[in-house]
Amino acid sequence: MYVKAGAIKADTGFGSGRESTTVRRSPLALSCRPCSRLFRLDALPLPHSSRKIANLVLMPGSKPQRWIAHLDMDAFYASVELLRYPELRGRPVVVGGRRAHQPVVNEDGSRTYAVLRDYVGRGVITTSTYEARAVGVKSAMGLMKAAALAPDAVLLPADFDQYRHFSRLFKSAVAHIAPNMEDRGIDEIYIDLTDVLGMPGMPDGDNATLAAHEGAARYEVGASNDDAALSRVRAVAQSIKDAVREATGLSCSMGITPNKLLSKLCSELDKPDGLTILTFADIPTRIWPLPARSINGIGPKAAARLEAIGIRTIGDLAAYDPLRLVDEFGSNYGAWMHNAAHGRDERNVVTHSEPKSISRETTFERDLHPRGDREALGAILTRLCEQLSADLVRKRYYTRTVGVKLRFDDFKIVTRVLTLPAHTRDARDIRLWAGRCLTKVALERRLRLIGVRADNLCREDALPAQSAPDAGDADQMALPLFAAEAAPHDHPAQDS
Ligand code: TTP
Ligand code: MG
Ligand code: MG
Repeated sequence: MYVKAGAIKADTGFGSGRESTTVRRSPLALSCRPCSRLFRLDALPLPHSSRKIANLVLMPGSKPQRWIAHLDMDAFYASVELLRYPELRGRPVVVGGRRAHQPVVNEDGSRTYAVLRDYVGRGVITTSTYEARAVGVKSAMGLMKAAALAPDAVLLPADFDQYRHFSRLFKSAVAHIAPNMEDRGIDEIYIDLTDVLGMPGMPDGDNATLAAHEGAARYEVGASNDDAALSRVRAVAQSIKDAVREATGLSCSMGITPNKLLSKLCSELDKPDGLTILTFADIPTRIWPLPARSINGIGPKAAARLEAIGIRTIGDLAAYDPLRLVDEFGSNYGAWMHNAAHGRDERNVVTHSEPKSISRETTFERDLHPRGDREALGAILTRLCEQLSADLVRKRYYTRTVGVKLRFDDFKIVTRVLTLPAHTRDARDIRLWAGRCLTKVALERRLRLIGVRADNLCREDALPAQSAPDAGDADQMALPLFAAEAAPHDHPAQDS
Protein backbone atom coordinates (compact mmCIF):
# COMPACT_ATOMS: atom_id res chain seq x y z
CA MET A 1 0.00 0.00 0.00
CA TYR A 2 1.36 3.37 -0.94
CA VAL A 3 -0.57 6.34 0.24
CA LYS A 4 -0.58 9.75 -1.28
CA ALA A 5 -2.83 12.13 0.55
CA GLY A 6 -3.31 15.79 1.37
CA ALA A 7 -3.09 15.85 5.13
CA ILE A 8 -4.04 12.83 7.14
CA LYS A 9 -3.81 12.23 10.83
CA ALA A 10 -2.09 8.90 10.85
CA ASP A 11 -2.01 6.39 13.64
CA THR A 12 1.12 4.48 12.81
CA GLY A 13 -0.10 1.72 15.11
CA PHE A 14 3.15 0.69 16.69
CA GLY A 15 2.07 -0.89 19.96
CA SER A 16 2.55 1.10 23.13
CA GLY A 17 4.82 3.63 21.45
CA ARG A 18 2.00 4.60 19.11
CA GLU A 19 2.05 8.12 17.97
CA SER A 20 0.10 10.38 15.66
CA THR A 21 1.80 11.87 12.68
CA THR A 22 0.55 14.33 10.14
CA VAL A 23 1.54 13.15 6.69
CA ARG A 24 1.51 15.61 3.85
CA ARG A 25 1.40 14.21 0.35
CA SER A 26 -0.58 14.78 -2.79
CA PRO A 27 -2.71 14.06 -4.67
CA LEU A 28 -5.61 12.59 -2.66
CA ALA A 29 -5.16 9.08 -3.98
CA LEU A 30 -4.32 5.80 -2.35
CA SER A 31 -2.91 2.97 -4.35
CA CYS A 32 -2.17 -0.57 -3.32
CA ARG A 33 0.78 -1.67 -5.36
CA PRO A 34 0.82 -5.35 -4.36
CA CYS A 35 -2.80 -5.93 -5.42
CA SER A 36 -2.90 -3.16 -8.04
CA ARG A 37 -6.00 -1.56 -6.54
CA LEU A 38 -6.26 2.20 -6.72
CA PHE A 39 -8.61 4.28 -4.60
CA ARG A 40 -9.38 7.96 -4.45
CA LEU A 41 -9.52 8.92 -0.80
CA ASP A 42 -12.86 10.65 -1.35
CA ALA A 43 -14.31 7.55 -3.02
CA LEU A 44 -13.20 4.69 -0.84
CA PRO A 45 -15.29 1.54 -1.15
CA LEU A 46 -17.26 0.66 1.96
CA PRO A 47 -16.75 -0.86 4.49
CA HIS A 48 -13.25 0.67 4.54
CA SER A 49 -13.71 3.36 7.14
CA SER A 50 -11.49 6.40 7.36
CA ARG A 51 -9.98 4.98 10.56
CA LYS A 52 -8.80 1.88 8.74
CA ILE A 53 -7.28 4.00 6.03
CA ALA A 54 -5.67 6.28 8.59
CA ASN A 55 -3.91 3.27 10.04
CA LEU A 56 -2.58 2.30 6.67
CA VAL A 57 -0.94 5.63 6.07
CA LEU A 58 2.73 4.95 5.96
CA MET A 59 5.62 6.79 7.48
CA PRO A 60 6.48 10.19 6.13
CA GLY A 61 9.32 9.98 3.65
CA SER A 62 11.21 12.90 5.11
CA LYS A 63 12.55 11.14 8.22
CA PRO A 64 16.33 11.03 8.52
CA GLN A 65 17.65 7.62 7.56
CA ARG A 66 19.34 5.56 10.21
CA TRP A 67 21.64 2.61 10.84
CA ILE A 68 20.24 0.53 13.69
CA ALA A 69 21.93 -2.60 15.04
CA HIS A 70 20.38 -5.45 16.98
CA LEU A 71 22.91 -7.49 18.91
CA ASP A 72 22.02 -10.83 20.51
CA MET A 73 24.41 -13.12 22.35
CA ASP A 74 24.73 -16.66 21.01
CA ALA A 75 23.25 -19.46 23.16
CA PHE A 76 23.83 -17.05 26.01
CA TYR A 77 23.44 -19.03 29.26
CA ALA A 78 25.01 -22.13 27.73
CA SER A 79 27.96 -20.15 26.35
CA VAL A 80 28.60 -18.60 29.78
CA GLU A 81 28.64 -22.12 31.25
CA LEU A 82 31.15 -23.27 28.62
CA LEU A 83 33.55 -20.57 29.79
CA ARG A 84 33.95 -22.41 33.10
CA TYR A 85 33.56 -25.92 31.68
CA PRO A 86 35.56 -25.64 28.43
CA GLU A 87 35.83 -29.42 28.14
CA LEU A 88 32.12 -29.42 27.22
CA ARG A 89 32.73 -27.48 23.99
CA GLY A 90 31.35 -29.34 21.00
CA ARG A 91 28.97 -31.40 23.16
CA PRO A 92 25.22 -31.00 23.46
CA VAL A 93 24.66 -29.08 26.71
CA VAL A 94 21.39 -27.80 28.18
CA VAL A 95 20.89 -25.34 31.02
CA GLY A 96 17.89 -25.77 33.28
CA GLY A 97 18.73 -28.19 36.05
CA ARG A 98 18.54 -27.74 39.79
CA ARG A 99 21.38 -27.30 42.24
CA ALA A 100 21.56 -31.10 42.47
CA HIS A 101 22.80 -31.14 38.87
CA GLN A 102 25.93 -29.18 39.71
CA PRO A 103 28.99 -30.98 38.24
CA VAL A 104 30.91 -33.07 40.78
CA VAL A 105 34.67 -32.56 41.01
CA ASN A 106 36.49 -35.91 41.25
CA GLU A 107 39.67 -36.63 43.20
CA ASP A 108 41.81 -36.37 40.05
CA GLY A 109 40.36 -32.93 39.33
CA SER A 110 38.13 -34.12 36.48
CA ARG A 111 34.39 -33.41 36.60
CA THR A 112 31.37 -35.66 36.37
CA TYR A 113 28.33 -34.06 34.76
CA ALA A 114 24.64 -34.85 35.05
CA VAL A 115 23.13 -36.04 31.77
CA LEU A 116 19.59 -35.64 30.51
CA ARG A 117 18.78 -39.36 30.44
CA ASP A 118 18.85 -39.45 34.27
CA TYR A 119 16.58 -36.44 34.70
CA VAL A 120 13.21 -36.87 36.39
CA GLY A 121 10.99 -33.85 37.04
CA ARG A 122 9.15 -31.01 35.41
CA GLY A 123 11.97 -28.57 34.75
CA VAL A 124 12.29 -26.81 31.42
CA ILE A 125 15.27 -25.83 29.31
CA THR A 126 16.33 -22.21 29.43
CA THR A 127 18.73 -22.67 26.53
CA SER A 128 21.03 -25.20 24.92
CA THR A 129 24.18 -25.28 22.86
CA TYR A 130 23.87 -25.40 19.07
CA GLU A 131 24.95 -29.07 19.20
CA ALA A 132 21.83 -29.86 21.27
CA ARG A 133 19.64 -27.73 19.00
CA ALA A 134 20.82 -29.80 16.05
CA VAL A 135 18.75 -32.74 17.39
CA GLY A 136 15.65 -30.63 18.06
CA VAL A 137 16.23 -29.49 21.65
CA LYS A 138 15.06 -25.92 22.24
CA SER A 139 14.35 -23.29 24.87
CA ALA A 140 11.20 -23.82 26.99
CA MET A 141 11.11 -27.55 26.13
CA GLY A 142 10.53 -29.88 29.08
CA LEU A 143 13.77 -31.53 30.22
CA MET A 144 12.22 -35.00 30.04
CA LYS A 145 11.06 -34.40 26.47
CA ALA A 146 14.55 -33.14 25.62
CA ALA A 147 16.01 -36.27 27.21
CA ALA A 148 14.20 -38.36 24.59
CA LEU A 149 15.93 -36.36 21.85
CA ALA A 150 19.37 -36.00 23.40
CA PRO A 151 19.80 -38.48 26.27
CA ASP A 152 23.57 -37.88 26.49
CA ALA A 153 23.31 -34.10 26.60
CA VAL A 154 24.96 -32.58 29.67
CA LEU A 155 22.53 -30.93 32.10
CA LEU A 156 23.71 -27.89 34.05
CA PRO A 157 21.90 -25.81 36.67
CA ALA A 158 21.23 -22.16 35.81
CA ASP A 159 23.37 -19.54 37.52
CA PHE A 160 21.53 -16.26 36.99
CA ASP A 161 24.04 -14.15 38.92
CA GLN A 162 26.72 -15.25 36.52
CA TYR A 163 24.55 -14.51 33.45
CA ARG A 164 23.72 -11.07 34.79
CA HIS A 165 27.42 -10.43 35.35
CA PHE A 166 28.25 -11.31 31.74
CA SER A 167 25.26 -9.28 30.55
CA ARG A 168 26.68 -6.20 32.26
CA LEU A 169 30.13 -6.90 30.82
CA PHE A 170 29.03 -7.10 27.19
CA LYS A 171 26.72 -4.09 27.43
CA SER A 172 29.41 -1.93 28.93
CA ALA A 173 31.89 -3.02 26.22
CA VAL A 174 29.40 -1.95 23.52
CA ALA A 175 28.58 1.32 25.30
CA HIS A 176 32.25 2.34 25.07
CA ILE A 177 32.01 2.23 21.28
CA ALA A 178 28.37 3.15 20.68
CA PRO A 179 26.63 4.75 23.67
CA ASN A 180 23.22 5.14 22.00
CA MET A 181 22.09 1.75 23.23
CA GLU A 182 18.73 0.27 24.29
CA ASP A 183 18.73 -2.58 26.78
CA ARG A 184 16.27 -5.24 25.59
CA GLY A 185 16.92 -7.93 28.16
CA ILE A 186 19.68 -10.09 29.49
CA ASP A 187 21.35 -10.89 26.17
CA GLU A 188 20.22 -8.33 23.64
CA ILE A 189 20.43 -4.65 22.80
CA TYR A 190 19.60 -2.23 20.03
CA ILE A 191 22.24 0.29 19.07
CA ASP A 192 21.71 3.41 16.97
CA LEU A 193 24.93 3.59 14.95
CA THR A 194 23.94 6.58 12.82
CA ASP A 195 26.10 9.03 14.79
CA VAL A 196 28.98 6.60 15.24
CA LEU A 197 29.10 6.05 11.48
CA GLY A 198 28.72 9.75 10.78
CA MET A 199 26.70 9.05 7.66
CA PRO A 200 23.04 8.61 6.82
CA GLY A 201 21.39 5.30 6.09
CA MET A 202 19.65 4.26 2.90
CA PRO A 203 16.49 5.79 1.42
CA ASP A 204 13.29 5.30 3.38
CA GLY A 205 11.05 2.25 3.13
CA ASP A 206 8.28 3.84 1.06
CA ASN A 207 10.52 4.70 -1.82
CA ALA A 208 12.61 1.57 -1.73
CA THR A 209 9.77 -0.92 -1.51
CA LEU A 210 7.69 1.09 -3.96
CA ALA A 211 10.53 0.79 -6.39
CA ALA A 212 10.82 -2.91 -5.56
CA HIS A 213 7.23 -3.48 -6.58
CA GLU A 214 7.97 -1.90 -9.87
CA GLY A 215 10.61 -4.44 -10.70
CA ALA A 216 14.26 -4.99 -10.07
CA ALA A 217 15.28 -2.96 -13.09
CA ARG A 218 13.83 0.21 -11.57
CA TYR A 219 15.23 -0.55 -8.18
CA GLU A 220 17.23 2.36 -6.86
CA VAL A 221 18.65 2.66 -3.41
CA GLY A 222 20.53 5.90 -3.64
CA ALA A 223 24.11 7.03 -3.59
CA SER A 224 24.76 5.99 0.02
CA ASN A 225 24.36 2.32 -0.87
CA ASP A 226 27.87 2.03 -2.18
CA ASP A 227 30.58 -0.39 -1.20
CA ALA A 228 32.46 2.19 0.86
CA ALA A 229 29.43 2.93 3.05
CA LEU A 230 28.70 -0.72 3.61
CA SER A 231 32.32 -1.52 4.46
CA ARG A 232 32.25 1.24 7.03
CA VAL A 233 29.16 -0.27 8.62
CA ARG A 234 30.83 -3.68 8.55
CA ALA A 235 34.00 -2.32 10.17
CA VAL A 236 32.10 -0.69 13.05
CA ALA A 237 30.03 -3.84 13.52
CA GLN A 238 33.15 -5.97 13.63
CA SER A 239 34.75 -3.67 16.20
CA ILE A 240 31.66 -4.10 18.39
CA LYS A 241 31.72 -7.88 18.02
CA ASP A 242 35.45 -7.91 18.83
CA ALA A 243 34.90 -5.75 21.92
CA VAL A 244 32.17 -8.11 23.15
CA ARG A 245 34.44 -11.10 22.65
CA GLU A 246 37.35 -9.40 24.38
CA ALA A 247 35.23 -8.40 27.38
CA THR A 248 33.44 -11.72 27.80
CA GLY A 249 35.06 -14.44 25.68
CA LEU A 250 31.65 -14.88 24.03
CA SER A 251 30.31 -14.51 20.51
CA CYS A 252 27.25 -12.57 19.46
CA SER A 253 25.24 -12.03 16.30
CA MET A 254 24.32 -8.68 14.84
CA GLY A 255 21.79 -7.42 12.35
CA ILE A 256 22.28 -3.91 10.98
CA THR A 257 19.56 -2.23 8.91
CA PRO A 258 17.68 1.08 8.81
CA ASN A 259 15.33 0.12 11.68
CA LYS A 260 14.77 -2.04 14.75
CA LEU A 261 12.25 -4.36 13.14
CA LEU A 262 14.55 -5.39 10.31
CA SER A 263 17.63 -5.54 12.52
CA LYS A 264 15.93 -7.88 15.01
CA LEU A 265 15.02 -10.14 12.11
CA CYS A 266 18.51 -9.97 10.66
CA SER A 267 20.44 -10.76 13.84
CA GLU A 268 18.83 -14.23 13.65
CA LEU A 269 19.76 -14.90 10.03
CA ASP A 270 23.37 -15.91 10.44
CA LYS A 271 23.65 -17.24 14.02
CA PRO A 272 26.01 -18.01 15.69
CA ASP A 273 28.71 -15.33 15.36
CA GLY A 274 26.72 -13.73 12.55
CA LEU A 275 26.73 -10.33 10.95
CA THR A 276 23.96 -9.39 8.54
CA ILE A 277 23.76 -5.94 7.02
CA LEU A 278 20.69 -5.14 4.92
CA THR A 279 19.28 -2.07 3.24
CA PHE A 280 15.73 -1.52 2.04
CA ALA A 281 16.90 -2.70 -1.35
CA ASP A 282 17.44 -6.19 0.06
CA ILE A 283 13.90 -6.60 1.38
CA PRO A 284 12.48 -8.48 -1.61
CA THR A 285 15.33 -10.97 -1.83
CA ARG A 286 16.33 -11.41 1.81
CA ILE A 287 13.25 -10.64 3.90
CA TRP A 288 10.25 -11.64 1.81
CA PRO A 289 11.21 -15.35 1.53
CA LEU A 290 11.25 -15.70 5.37
CA PRO A 291 8.24 -17.13 7.23
CA ALA A 292 5.80 -14.45 8.43
CA ARG A 293 6.28 -15.64 12.02
CA SER A 294 9.92 -14.57 11.97
CA ILE A 295 8.71 -10.98 12.41
CA ASN A 296 8.96 -10.06 16.08
CA GLY A 297 5.30 -9.41 16.93
CA ILE A 298 3.78 -12.21 14.85
CA GLY A 299 3.41 -15.07 17.31
CA PRO A 300 2.27 -18.65 16.70
CA LYS A 301 -1.45 -17.75 16.92
CA ALA A 302 -1.26 -14.87 14.43
CA ALA A 303 0.96 -17.02 12.18
CA ALA A 304 -1.67 -19.77 12.17
CA ARG A 305 -4.40 -17.26 11.27
CA LEU A 306 -2.23 -15.88 8.47
CA GLU A 307 -1.57 -19.37 7.21
CA ALA A 308 -5.33 -19.99 7.12
CA ILE A 309 -5.72 -17.14 4.63
CA GLY A 310 -2.81 -18.37 2.54
CA ILE A 311 -0.06 -16.14 3.96
CA ARG A 312 3.09 -18.08 4.79
CA THR A 313 6.00 -15.82 3.98
CA ILE A 314 6.67 -12.17 4.71
CA GLY A 315 6.42 -11.64 0.96
CA ASP A 316 2.92 -13.15 0.96
CA LEU A 317 2.04 -10.72 3.74
CA ALA A 318 3.51 -7.75 1.88
CA ALA A 319 1.52 -8.64 -1.22
CA TYR A 320 -1.78 -9.19 0.59
CA ASP A 321 -4.48 -6.57 0.25
CA PRO A 322 -3.85 -4.37 3.31
CA LEU A 323 -7.51 -3.46 3.64
CA ARG A 324 -8.43 -7.14 3.87
CA LEU A 325 -5.66 -7.56 6.44
CA VAL A 326 -7.24 -4.78 8.47
CA ASP A 327 -10.64 -6.47 8.14
CA GLU A 328 -9.11 -9.71 9.36
CA PHE A 329 -6.89 -8.44 12.20
CA GLY A 330 -8.24 -5.02 13.16
CA SER A 331 -6.96 -1.60 12.19
CA ASN A 332 -3.91 -1.44 14.44
CA TYR A 333 -2.53 -4.94 14.12
CA GLY A 334 -3.52 -5.38 10.46
CA ALA A 335 -1.87 -2.12 9.46
CA TRP A 336 1.15 -2.89 11.59
CA MET A 337 1.59 -6.28 9.91
CA HIS A 338 1.33 -4.72 6.48
CA ASN A 339 3.95 -2.10 7.31
CA ALA A 340 6.19 -4.65 9.02
CA ALA A 341 6.13 -6.87 5.93
CA HIS A 342 7.40 -3.88 3.96
CA GLY A 343 10.18 -3.37 6.50
CA ARG A 344 8.77 -0.13 7.86
CA ASP A 345 9.40 0.78 11.48
CA GLU A 346 10.09 4.20 12.93
CA ARG A 347 10.65 3.33 16.58
CA ASN A 348 13.62 5.06 18.13
CA VAL A 349 16.36 3.43 20.13
CA VAL A 350 15.38 4.26 23.71
CA THR A 351 18.52 4.65 25.77
CA HIS A 352 17.03 4.74 29.25
CA SER A 353 14.00 3.09 30.75
CA GLU A 354 12.86 2.62 34.31
CA PRO A 355 11.63 -0.85 35.28
CA LYS A 356 7.93 -0.93 36.20
CA SER A 357 8.31 -3.90 38.48
CA ILE A 358 10.83 -6.49 39.63
CA SER A 359 9.77 -10.03 40.40
CA ARG A 360 10.96 -13.49 41.32
CA GLU A 361 9.01 -16.71 40.93
CA THR A 362 9.58 -20.42 41.01
CA THR A 363 7.78 -23.48 39.62
CA PHE A 364 7.83 -26.44 41.98
CA GLU A 365 9.18 -29.83 41.04
CA ARG A 366 5.89 -31.29 42.34
CA ASP A 367 2.65 -29.48 43.17
CA LEU A 368 2.65 -28.33 46.80
CA HIS A 369 -0.38 -28.25 49.05
CA PRO A 370 -0.94 -24.95 50.89
CA ARG A 371 -1.63 -26.78 54.15
CA GLY A 372 0.25 -30.09 53.87
CA ASP A 373 3.39 -28.40 52.52
CA ARG A 374 2.96 -25.19 54.47
CA GLU A 375 6.48 -25.20 55.88
CA ALA A 376 8.18 -25.85 52.55
CA LEU A 377 6.07 -23.16 50.89
CA GLY A 378 6.92 -20.70 53.64
CA ALA A 379 10.63 -21.36 53.15
CA ILE A 380 10.37 -20.96 49.37
CA LEU A 381 8.49 -17.68 49.76
CA THR A 382 11.14 -16.44 52.18
CA ARG A 383 13.90 -17.28 49.70
CA LEU A 384 12.07 -15.49 46.87
CA CYS A 385 11.64 -12.41 49.08
CA GLU A 386 15.35 -12.45 49.90
CA GLN A 387 16.19 -12.66 46.20
CA LEU A 388 13.75 -9.87 45.37
CA SER A 389 15.26 -7.72 48.09
CA ALA A 390 18.76 -8.37 46.68
CA ASP A 391 17.49 -7.44 43.19
CA LEU A 392 16.15 -4.15 44.54
CA VAL A 393 19.44 -3.38 46.28
CA ARG A 394 21.48 -4.22 43.17
CA LYS A 395 19.23 -2.18 40.87
CA ARG A 396 19.02 0.62 43.45
CA TYR A 397 15.26 0.71 43.91
CA TYR A 398 12.77 0.70 46.76
CA THR A 399 9.20 -0.57 46.46
CA ARG A 400 5.88 0.47 47.95
CA THR A 401 3.75 -2.33 46.53
CA VAL A 402 4.36 -5.98 47.22
CA GLY A 403 2.42 -8.67 45.38
CA VAL A 404 2.22 -12.44 45.18
CA LYS A 405 1.40 -14.64 42.21
CA LEU A 406 0.13 -18.19 42.52
CA ARG A 407 -0.48 -20.75 39.83
CA PHE A 408 -2.69 -23.63 40.91
CA ASP A 409 -2.63 -27.20 39.65
CA ASP A 410 -5.44 -26.31 37.20
CA PHE A 411 -3.09 -23.59 35.79
CA LYS A 412 -5.33 -20.80 37.08
CA ILE A 413 -3.28 -17.78 38.09
CA VAL A 414 -4.19 -15.57 41.05
CA THR A 415 -2.37 -12.39 42.05
CA ARG A 416 -2.78 -10.18 45.10
CA VAL A 417 -1.01 -6.92 45.85
CA LEU A 418 -0.80 -4.66 48.87
CA THR A 419 0.46 -1.11 49.13
CA LEU A 420 2.87 -0.54 51.98
CA PRO A 421 2.79 2.49 54.27
CA ALA A 422 6.38 3.33 53.34
CA HIS A 423 9.00 2.35 50.80
CA THR A 424 11.16 -0.64 51.59
CA ARG A 425 13.53 -3.13 50.05
CA ASP A 426 14.13 -5.05 53.20
CA ALA A 427 13.63 -8.81 52.75
CA ARG A 428 11.81 -9.08 56.08
CA ASP A 429 9.33 -6.34 55.16
CA ILE A 430 8.74 -7.89 51.76
CA ARG A 431 8.23 -11.31 53.34
CA LEU A 432 5.72 -9.95 55.83
CA TRP A 433 3.63 -8.16 53.18
CA ALA A 434 3.81 -11.12 50.82
CA GLY A 435 2.44 -13.27 53.66
CA ARG A 436 -0.37 -10.75 54.12
CA CYS A 437 -1.18 -10.91 50.41
CA LEU A 438 -1.56 -14.67 50.76
CA THR A 439 -4.20 -14.29 53.46
CA LYS A 440 -6.41 -12.78 50.73
CA VAL A 441 -6.38 -15.90 48.57
CA ALA A 442 -8.61 -18.96 49.00
CA LEU A 443 -5.94 -21.65 49.18
CA GLU A 444 -7.79 -24.85 48.46
CA ARG A 445 -5.94 -26.35 45.52
CA ARG A 446 -2.37 -27.52 45.16
CA LEU A 447 0.12 -24.96 43.86
CA ARG A 448 2.44 -25.24 40.86
CA LEU A 449 4.14 -21.89 41.18
CA ILE A 450 4.64 -19.06 43.60
CA GLY A 451 6.07 -15.64 42.85
CA VAL A 452 6.64 -12.33 44.60
CA ARG A 453 6.70 -8.95 42.92
CA ALA A 454 7.67 -5.39 43.76
CA ASP A 455 5.74 -2.62 41.95
CA ASN A 456 5.52 1.09 42.50
CA LEU A 457 9.30 1.39 42.41
CA CYS A 458 11.29 4.41 43.49
CA ARG A 459 14.96 4.95 42.65
CA GLU A 460 17.07 5.14 45.82
CA ASP A 461 18.25 8.65 44.95
CA ALA A 462 14.62 9.80 44.63
CA LEU A 463 13.35 8.26 47.85
CA PRO A 464 11.05 10.65 49.78
CA ALA A 465 12.48 11.68 53.17
CA GLN A 466 9.59 10.10 55.14
CA SER A 467 10.32 6.75 53.48
CA ALA A 468 13.60 6.22 55.28
CA PRO A 469 14.18 2.49 55.10
CA ASP A 470 13.24 0.42 58.11
CA ALA A 471 15.07 -2.82 58.62
CA GLY A 472 12.12 -4.49 60.35
CA ASP A 473 12.87 -7.14 62.90
CA ALA A 474 14.82 -10.31 62.45
CA ASP A 475 11.99 -12.70 63.40
CA GLN A 476 9.99 -11.73 60.37
CA MET A 477 11.99 -14.05 58.15
CA ALA A 478 10.67 -16.92 60.20
CA LEU A 479 7.05 -15.84 59.92
CA PRO A 480 4.55 -18.52 59.03
CA LEU A 481 3.34 -18.57 55.46
CA PHE A 482 0.13 -16.61 55.93
CA ALA A 483 1.15 -14.32 58.79
CA ALA A 484 -0.70 -11.03 59.05
CA GLU A 485 0.46 -10.09 62.52
CA ALA A 486 3.52 -8.22 63.75
CA ALA A 487 3.77 -5.65 60.97
CA PRO A 488 6.96 -3.62 60.97
CA HIS A 489 4.91 -0.52 60.17
CA ASP A 490 1.67 -0.45 62.05
CA HIS A 491 -0.56 1.02 59.33
CA PRO A 492 -3.63 -0.46 57.70
CA ALA A 493 -2.92 -2.43 54.53
CA GLN A 494 -4.71 -1.40 51.36
CA ASP A 495 -6.03 -3.76 48.78
CA SER A 496 -5.20 -2.71 45.27
P1 TTP B 1 17.80 -16.04 23.45
O1 TTP B 1 18.64 -14.92 22.97
O2 TTP B 1 16.42 -16.18 22.91
O3 TTP B 1 18.51 -17.43 23.16
P2 TTP B 1 20.04 -17.82 23.28
O4 TTP B 1 20.91 -16.65 23.53
O5 TTP B 1 20.16 -18.91 24.27
O6 TTP B 1 20.31 -18.44 21.86
P3 TTP B 1 20.47 -17.66 20.47
O7 TTP B 1 21.85 -17.96 20.00
O8 TTP B 1 19.44 -18.27 19.59
O9 TTP B 1 20.22 -16.21 20.73
O10 TTP B 1 17.66 -15.97 25.03
C1 TTP B 1 18.70 -15.48 25.86
C2 TTP B 1 18.73 -16.26 27.15
O11 TTP B 1 17.47 -16.15 27.79
C3 TTP B 1 18.96 -17.74 26.94
O12 TTP B 1 20.35 -18.06 26.88
C4 TTP B 1 18.27 -18.33 28.13
C5 TTP B 1 17.15 -17.38 28.45
N1 TTP B 1 15.87 -17.94 27.97
C6 TTP B 1 15.05 -18.60 28.88
O13 TTP B 1 15.37 -18.69 30.06
N2 TTP B 1 13.88 -19.14 28.42
C7 TTP B 1 13.50 -19.07 27.11
O14 TTP B 1 12.43 -19.59 26.73
C8 TTP B 1 14.36 -18.38 26.18
C9 TTP B 1 13.98 -18.28 24.73
C10 TTP B 1 15.53 -17.84 26.67
MG1 MG C 1 20.68 -14.96 22.39
MG1 MG D 1 18.00 -12.84 23.04
